[in-house]
Amino acid sequence: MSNEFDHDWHGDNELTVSPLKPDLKEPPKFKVLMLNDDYTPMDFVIEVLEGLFRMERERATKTMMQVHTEGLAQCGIFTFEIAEAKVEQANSYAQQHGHPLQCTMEEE
Ligand code: TYC
Repeated sequence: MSNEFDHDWHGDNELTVSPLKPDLKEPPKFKVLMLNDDYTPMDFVIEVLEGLFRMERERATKTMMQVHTEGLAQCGIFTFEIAEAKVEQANSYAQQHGHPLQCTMEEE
């Protein structure tokens, strides 16, 4: 166990203090995934991908079609807190509009 200052004794009555090691670890990243269902209108899905995930119309349309044909697609990669907020916003926005559209998240 080392404390935050890592004291070094030099044997000359000088107590030196070495600098802290910087924490170089990247924060973990989380994928937000959108899931297919049989009822949410395609236009509504495109609106969510444009409005919440900041996609251009062409990319939003391709992503929606990928969800529709493959069952799911990635909407973006975020820190835990941002991914959690995007999932919550997408799901509650869909629910408010009476659509079963669901997003979920998983660690990269
Ligand atoms: N499958 C839906 C339909 O045919 C469209 C859809 C696409 C729904 C993507 C959800 O995440 C979704 N109306």
